[in-house]
Amino acid sequence: MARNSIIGSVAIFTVLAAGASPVLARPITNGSFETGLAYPSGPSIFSAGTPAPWFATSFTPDLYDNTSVDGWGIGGIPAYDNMFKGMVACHGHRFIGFAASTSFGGINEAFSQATAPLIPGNQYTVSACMAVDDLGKAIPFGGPYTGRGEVHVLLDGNLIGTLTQNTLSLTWESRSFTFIAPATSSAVFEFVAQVDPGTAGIPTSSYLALDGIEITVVPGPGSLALLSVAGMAMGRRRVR
Ligand SMILES: [Ca+2]
Repeated sequence: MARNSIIGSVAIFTVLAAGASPVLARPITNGSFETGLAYPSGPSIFSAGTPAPWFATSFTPDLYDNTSVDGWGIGGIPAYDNMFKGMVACHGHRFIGFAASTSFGGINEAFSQATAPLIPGNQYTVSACMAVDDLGKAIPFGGPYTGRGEVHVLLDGNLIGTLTQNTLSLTWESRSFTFIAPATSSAVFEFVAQVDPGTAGIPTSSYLALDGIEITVVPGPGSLALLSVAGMAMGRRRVR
């Protein structure tokens, strides 16, 4: 009897350990943009700054490094009109900046990452630090950016949630939402910059920043039940 109970609890803990695989629990890699070469061919406003495994999917998101003296500032690249000047990364020392502009027929810069498949039916939370530079700079580059836009998050091309508008200028604010993973064999997350819808219904160009992007699994009722069964098994074992 006692032996069966111990074997049972070992089996339960094995299941828990398998479910807690770090790849599945936190699918995003390099969510703080701290590692990897940002501009493989040298810094240029015309090439994307997304370090691997991130890749640009629309125009050229920019990587900022606050160990430099000015906005952008990687490898002596001319400052992008001082965008995010003086801004310190939310996590580490690097972050991504990207634009949604009404110029040039409309621009929504975007970047993606392919992750390990999610567990269908599980709840996941997407969270990030988000900031906006709305001081009206970078006129030659789709500006002036005066809006406080938002970020659409897509999974395999489908909108799963929005990182909502900042309430303050040049300030990191936490944004998150939760979604339920669909049954798919792949998982490609895409972050797409959106213009500020505007108070008078006039869309306003926006230049946004993201850092510390995380996707974490939300413990569901199933795993909670498993935990309590495991706890009961442990309690029984201690009594004996
Ligand atoms: Ca960072």
